Amino acid sequence: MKSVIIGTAGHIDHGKTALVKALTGIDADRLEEEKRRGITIDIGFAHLELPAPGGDTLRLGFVDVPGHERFVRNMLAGVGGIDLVLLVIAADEGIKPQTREHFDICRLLAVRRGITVLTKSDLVDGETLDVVRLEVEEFLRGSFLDKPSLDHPKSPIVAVSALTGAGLDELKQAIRQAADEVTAKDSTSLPRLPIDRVFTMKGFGTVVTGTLVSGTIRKDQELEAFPGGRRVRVRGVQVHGRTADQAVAGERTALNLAGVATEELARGMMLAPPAIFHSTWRVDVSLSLLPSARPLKDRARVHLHVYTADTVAEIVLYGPKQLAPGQTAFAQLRLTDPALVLPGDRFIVRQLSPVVTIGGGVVLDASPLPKPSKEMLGDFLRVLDGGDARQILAARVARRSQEGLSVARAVGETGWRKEAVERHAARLVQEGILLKFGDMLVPARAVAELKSSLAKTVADFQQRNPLVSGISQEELRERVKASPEVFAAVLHLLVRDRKIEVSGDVVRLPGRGVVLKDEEAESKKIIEAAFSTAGLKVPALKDVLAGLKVDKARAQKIVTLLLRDKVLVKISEELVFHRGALDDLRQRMAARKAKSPNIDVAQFKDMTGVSRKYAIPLLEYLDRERVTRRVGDQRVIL
Ligand SMILES: Nc1nc2c(ncn2[C@@H]2O[C@H](COP(=O)(O)OP(=O)(O)OP(=O)(O)O)[C@@H](O)[C@H]2O)c(=O)[nH]1
Ligand SMILES: [Mg+2]
Repeated sequence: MKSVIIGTAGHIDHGKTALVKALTGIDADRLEEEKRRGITIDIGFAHLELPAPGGDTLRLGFVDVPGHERFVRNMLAGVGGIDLVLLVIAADEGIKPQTREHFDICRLLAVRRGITVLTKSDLVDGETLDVVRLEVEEFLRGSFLDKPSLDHPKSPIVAVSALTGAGLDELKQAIRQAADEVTAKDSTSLPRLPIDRVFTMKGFGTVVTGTLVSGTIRKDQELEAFPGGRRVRVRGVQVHGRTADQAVAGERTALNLAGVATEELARGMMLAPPAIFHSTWRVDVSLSLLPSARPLKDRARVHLHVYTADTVAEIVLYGPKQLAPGQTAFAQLRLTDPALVLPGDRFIVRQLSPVVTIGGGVVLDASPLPKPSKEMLGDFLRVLDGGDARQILAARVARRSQEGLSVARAVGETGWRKEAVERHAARLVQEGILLKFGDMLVPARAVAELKSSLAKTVADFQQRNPLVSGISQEELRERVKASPEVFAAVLHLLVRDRKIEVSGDVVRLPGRGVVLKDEEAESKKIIEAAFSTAGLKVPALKDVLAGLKVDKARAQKIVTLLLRDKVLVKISEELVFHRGALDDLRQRMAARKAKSPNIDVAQFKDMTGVSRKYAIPLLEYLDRERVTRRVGDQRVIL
């Protein structure tokens, strides 16, 4: 069974509701006020099953829209999910303003198929009908209602009378044909239900309705309501008024929801699977201005309509600062209220005052980067606009560069199923365009750049800090600006290729743990021996260094190494001791404590045999080390 949504369109009073009733037996005008005034105010619904030409069943859902110019806003809430339009033109009136506006809207929304219906044929004679037909043919020329595609026969124009029933069979025939030919909405993709009605049903609680524009929704499924992120559970599903286990894309759907009050939901919100998508305030689009519109200035504010949602948006033009009538350009829409939109969604923009439709287009990116460079953005949007899925995924990963794009995020950005993302990713990996580390997709070029910048950063660091064993992982990651996942993966690749070594937290070039040359090794021994044999009566460091074969810088490096390894200990700016001598001193202090708990400077000098110049810094060192504590002129040995 194929499900197709058919929308009406056309000027007020041209017979849309009467036509839907003549076809389905259902009066789509459900409001008391509509019945009283004899006009449609809000969208209404009806359904019909017809046998498809091939014998299958076509399940047709009708969305009947109001023609009144004041209710175009409601019309827009209904037209978003339609597959097929019935453009209704009364034979006794011909083309009127909302005939044009609704037709413009259908074109901007890229409705691909439709049938033009000349209603009220009983009110005109044959000649008048022929004249109207000619006028209408002229009006439709070159549009999807003339010929949907080059290799397709002309779309029909059918004259009917809802009053006498004339032409209805011919129209049903045309509907069967067209509905059979339209591409069915994808019921395997992620479900999205733009809400068009919310109400309470006695004994059920909250019920929402909408045209399921993609995917399948099952009983007991959990969904998220956007914007706001409210989680709800589907307690029951109805399709075309009948209880069902599931609703599939292309069906008029009613859901009984648990976990949410009626007041928390409204027309314009969207139901989708939980924890995948985000509402957005900024959307990059391809925007077309109608030939009948006035030129559009950069930063113009407009009414924006996407599916059932509407809000005010500011248009930031990416190209020239003004868009001419009939032109198409890339732009960013900055929404007043957030909404869940996805690439491929169609939208309509209307002027703030007077409120008329001026243009529309298609969403390219609902997760724009904060400050992309102009050239990069242009290239990116061109790929999104014209590229195939594989190219689009490659571009989305490429713009994230070393940050990478996780499969989960790619799903949220594109609205594609995880399997689809993974399938395209696998091909791109095979082609060497992307690399995949766990769930993370990274452009191969960015990985190559990251590899070399990482190795170079480590090398630079080691050159500048020869005596430090390497750079810490966190510091390195901050310097190369990669996401933790990508950084870890690339680090791993470099280790595998023996381009770097990792020990604990430290990253270094291989074999560059600090290695000393022979002369340096010899000098190191000399220094160590000089201090070791001196005990506490240490020589001045500069005198020791002066006696070495190596130059000053290298000598300094050796000292730094000895200090780092705690062979030598610096206790003041001038004084350096061998660690053995200091350990020995501690022991002697401990031994003295057994005899007397106190010691003064003179006694210390006697005990150690050092001059005052050494005694004071040594005692201060012992204080710091908590071997002694100064009390007046004395030290208490701890
Ligand atoms: N004689 C005749 N009258 C018709 C026909 N179709 C509709 N009407 C009448 O035209 C009037 C308007 O019809 P509707 O079906 O309400 O028109 P509509 O296009 O739905 O109007 P809106 O929803 O307000 O835009 C009603 O009084 C209908 O009875 C027809 O085929 N023949
Ligand atoms: Mg009506």
